[in-house]
Amino acid sequence: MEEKIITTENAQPERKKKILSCIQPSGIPTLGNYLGALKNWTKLSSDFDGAFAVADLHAITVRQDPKKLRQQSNEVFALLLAIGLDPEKSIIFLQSQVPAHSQLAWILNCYTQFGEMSRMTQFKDKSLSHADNINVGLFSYPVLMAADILLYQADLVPVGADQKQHLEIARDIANRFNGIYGKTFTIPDPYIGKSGARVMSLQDPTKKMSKSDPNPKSYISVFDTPEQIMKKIKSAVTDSEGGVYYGEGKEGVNNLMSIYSCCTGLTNEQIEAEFQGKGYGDFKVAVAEAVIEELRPVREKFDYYMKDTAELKNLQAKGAETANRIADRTLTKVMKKVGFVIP
Ligand code: AQP
Repeated sequence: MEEKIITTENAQPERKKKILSCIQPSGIPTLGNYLGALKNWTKLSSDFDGAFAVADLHAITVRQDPKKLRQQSNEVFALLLAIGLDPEKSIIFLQSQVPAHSQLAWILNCYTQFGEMSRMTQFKDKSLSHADNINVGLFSYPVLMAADILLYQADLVPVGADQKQHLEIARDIANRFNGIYGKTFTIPDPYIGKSGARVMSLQDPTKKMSKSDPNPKSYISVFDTPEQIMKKIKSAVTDSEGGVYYGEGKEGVNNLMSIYSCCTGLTNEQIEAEFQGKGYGDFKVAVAEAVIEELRPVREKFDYYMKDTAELKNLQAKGAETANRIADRTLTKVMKKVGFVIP
């Protein structure tokens, strides 16, 4: 089946499509997660029927401290509320509270070839950075991702460049299953949002900014204080050349310009004009101030949601209940087709 690229322009708002997005609680979300994904989710949730998951099952493909994982899962859930997702309109849930994800992943493992998994570039990258724990979960991570998507019969999945290969595998698995057993799964299309910048590490701008980077100076967490944000941006790697313009070999400056552009809405040309004749010192202060203002309301709402743990639990239970209902419907269909005895 031919893959359609859906953009903000050609998506059809009159027929609400289903969209699914996940974020791992493998650390405190970064400015990269925020500008590249979360910032768009609220808009998506009004244009589409949205399901938004805290992907804690995915997070354990890398060793996690249990106490921290629990804390981060609650924090990321609160963050989804803080960015403006409405639990009355969207399904917001913790992945591990919906057992169908693990169950469908197992079934789909048996319809996925070892060879196709071996080609996944993220597995190759993560095996290098976690050489002491190259576990089978890390290898079959894309199959769990396929299960996440297919359970909700999602029409669309927002993907950055790094997840595109995983979505293709999900489509291949779904097509294969449908080919054997008849139409069971909706074939998901990638959704390319309007902005969705790829934010790079502040210390090595050739690498993407990651929440699990061992060097905290390389990323800005969405909960960093204004002082921490200022300090980290001031120490961001740039170059010795000194001019604020977008260009080859200026990855550090390009990255800061892209961050500044996402926070202020200015184009590269406008940024270049603003900082003509000024040095990196002035530029970095302006970038830091823009980031501080961008994250301030998110931080304030986050603090509000984290204060009421009973309400947080209540919203988690409500999200899980809806997610379980939808996911179980698909799982039962799959179990019947495969030949399992349904109780
Ligand atoms: N640096 C980034 N720039 C833009 N978008 C990014 N995303 C992640 N990093 C950047 C997007 O954020 C969403 C949620 O990501 P995730 O938590 O599910 O997994 P990830 O891509 O592996 O994110 P991290 O921060 O790099 O986590 P770790 O360090 O645990 O692997 C996705 O839409 C992703 O594209």
